[in-house]
Amino acid sequence: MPAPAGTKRIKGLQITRPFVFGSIARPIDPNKKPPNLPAEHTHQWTVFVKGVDDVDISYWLKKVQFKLHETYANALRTIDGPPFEVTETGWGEFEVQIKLHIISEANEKPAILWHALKLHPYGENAEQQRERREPIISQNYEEIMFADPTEQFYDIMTGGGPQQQASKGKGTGKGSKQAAYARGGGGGDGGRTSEIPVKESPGNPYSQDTEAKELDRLKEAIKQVDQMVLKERVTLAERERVLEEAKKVEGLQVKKK
Ligand code: SLL
Repeated sequence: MPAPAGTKRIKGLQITRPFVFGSIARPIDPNKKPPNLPAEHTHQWTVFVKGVDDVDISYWLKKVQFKLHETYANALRTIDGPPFEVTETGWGEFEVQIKLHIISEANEKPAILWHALKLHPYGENAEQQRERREPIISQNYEEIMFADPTEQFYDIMTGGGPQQQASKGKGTGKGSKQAAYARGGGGGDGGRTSEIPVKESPGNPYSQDTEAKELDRLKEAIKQVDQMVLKERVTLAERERVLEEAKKVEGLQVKKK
């Protein structure tokens, strides 16, 4: 029996797409607090899901549901299109459940993520951040993976855009799809690529540049550890030598007795 339209899958293929999710919170200046805000609300925050470098991801992400803490009215917030975000004010930190609904062509179940909303500075420069009332950003880079995608979804992911659509028909066979994917299918179509950007930019610390810097840092750290090991070896050899000397002296003394 043939598979129903739109559900035929390309076995063995995996498509991944990067995205970023997290929150940004700002302390509310008590002197500028809007009068309608509840007295106990200390922060304004936004929880979001977006593309790396704000690239559009709505070609695969249809809808996002943010489940807030039960102290919020209508805790389940459904966002039907970009920007996929919820802005609120409040007083406390909590875990936000984030449900990603993929476009129907994918025939996939929603993916669930959790994000710990951060209102208070943390980490190395927490004190400084607090004093300067800087925004508190907590975000994660993530990659979603679609295994055995449906043919329809594959087409959308790898260039269902207007230009590509026009050239379609020339190689819609399974083999050519896999070949296209192996070439990095989907590149050159705005956001339809899984490459991370070359340079970082304000609000997006994830780039090939930061990755290279991190690798440099790791190499430097390995060098330092190697040096420490070497130093320890020299110290150990020196101690062993001293011990041998001491034994010799002791031997002499024993003989003398
Ligand atoms: C805590 N476990 O106690 C957490 C719960 C809930 C935060 C934090 C509600 C705002 C409102 C709000 O800020 N809830 O009144 O609508 O820290």
